[in-house]
Amino acid sequence: MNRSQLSRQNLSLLPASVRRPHHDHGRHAPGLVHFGPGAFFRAHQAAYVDDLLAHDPRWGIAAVALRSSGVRDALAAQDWLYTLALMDEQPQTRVIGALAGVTSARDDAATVRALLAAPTTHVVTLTVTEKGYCLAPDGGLDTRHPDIEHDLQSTAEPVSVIGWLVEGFRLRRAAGLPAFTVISCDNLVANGHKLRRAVVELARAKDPALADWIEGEARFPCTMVDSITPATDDALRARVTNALGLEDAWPVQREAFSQWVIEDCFAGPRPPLDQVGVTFTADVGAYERAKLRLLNGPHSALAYIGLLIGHETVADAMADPMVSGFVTRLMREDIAPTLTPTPGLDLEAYGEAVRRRFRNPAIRHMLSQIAWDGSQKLPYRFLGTIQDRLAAGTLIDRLVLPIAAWMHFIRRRSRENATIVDPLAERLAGIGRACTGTAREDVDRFLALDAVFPPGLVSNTRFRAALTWGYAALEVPQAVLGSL
Ligand code: CS2
Repeated sequence: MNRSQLSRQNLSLLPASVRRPHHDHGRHAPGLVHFGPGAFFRAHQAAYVDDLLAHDPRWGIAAVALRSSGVRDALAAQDWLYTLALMDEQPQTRVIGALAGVTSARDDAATVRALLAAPTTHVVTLTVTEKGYCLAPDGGLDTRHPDIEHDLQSTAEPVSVIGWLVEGFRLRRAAGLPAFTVISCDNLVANGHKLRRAVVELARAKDPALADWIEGEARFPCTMVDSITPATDDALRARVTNALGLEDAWPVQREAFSQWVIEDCFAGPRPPLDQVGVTFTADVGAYERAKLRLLNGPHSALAYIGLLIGHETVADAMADPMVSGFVTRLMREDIAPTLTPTPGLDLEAYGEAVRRRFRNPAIRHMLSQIAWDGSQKLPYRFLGTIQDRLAAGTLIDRLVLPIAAWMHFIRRRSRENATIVDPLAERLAGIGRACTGTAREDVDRFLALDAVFPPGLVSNTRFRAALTWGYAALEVPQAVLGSL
């Protein structure tokens, strides 16, 4: 049977078990512009906004895809509606109507400029992943990044999100409009501060007066975003078609748990997201650190160690007592002590809850998905923790293991000529191919990556020795996991 497609007109055909938008979506000029309409954004922030629109219709989202036009092409024919499956003991299905449209910046720069310069746009949100920020190892803008080199020359048609934000501010200042608030929703330490610095640095290189204006007028709150979002797979597509009785060209899925904490500092109107479960707070730092170190860190540890042993998903790796025992000790004994106790944040309970989420049998979260972009993720997820433990004079044998496992992962992928998904893929493949299995030499090859390892760590003899030991020990992963 040829089923019809999800669309505004077909919403009335949905069975009662499928929740649909409680608002007349697309009716108002969007108050939010979002860069990076990938699965995480569509499953997380857009779901909050979908709830918000029932109370306050000013906050529809105009999404902008920087590179690919895939999401636009998939959702245009269904009036920008799509399905979100909440995967837990009791799965739920809902249709999200928060998007007012998706524009591909490559095809239609004029629309992106118009959106950023619209008086109705008050907030710009981003999910562009770690690599989208184009940062140098010192945390400032990487002016040798090809996208930034391009955006330093071209103003009207930038390619990086940093270039687009600068262009948006330029247009607003020229039109006498107030600056907007920019909310980074990526897993970076102090994401708002990093973003602000990168935007101001690019603006200063182009027009110092504009940079001063951005510094004075714009706001870049820090955030913590959290919800486990496995990539869309065939099982999800089949489940959604079945639940809807309609086709959806690109549904998304996530666990039921979701958290969004935003620093309460806005340049203009603040969307009342607190009415729909978002926390506004004066200081996001404690939440952000706990999440990056106690969730994302162990996630990457499971990915690289689990893949080395032959596991496929997070739940599979957690079902292996050797792996879950190791990860539990890593969280309790090595990571948690680097976090400052904060009222309202019980670190032991937080860690327990994270491990429960990792065990969720209702989702198949591929370890290979988490293993992407290791060069970008590991510095935020582990290197800060390692530096703190070195400063405290404690052992780091467990903490270096995920890094050593990443090195093995790269070595193995290169040997097999398999794709490495990482902005440094070419360099990593070269290093992987040069590895011979002699721990000291292989580790040195990786430590030469100055975009990943800061000089203070590279020159630390305890770090180097522990990592070399861990790399050699991982030749027999089960033995080393059990011993630590
Ligand atoms: C994961 C994250 O893919 C990854 O690297 O660690 O996407 C993780 O699932 C989210 O941050 C959870 O909020």
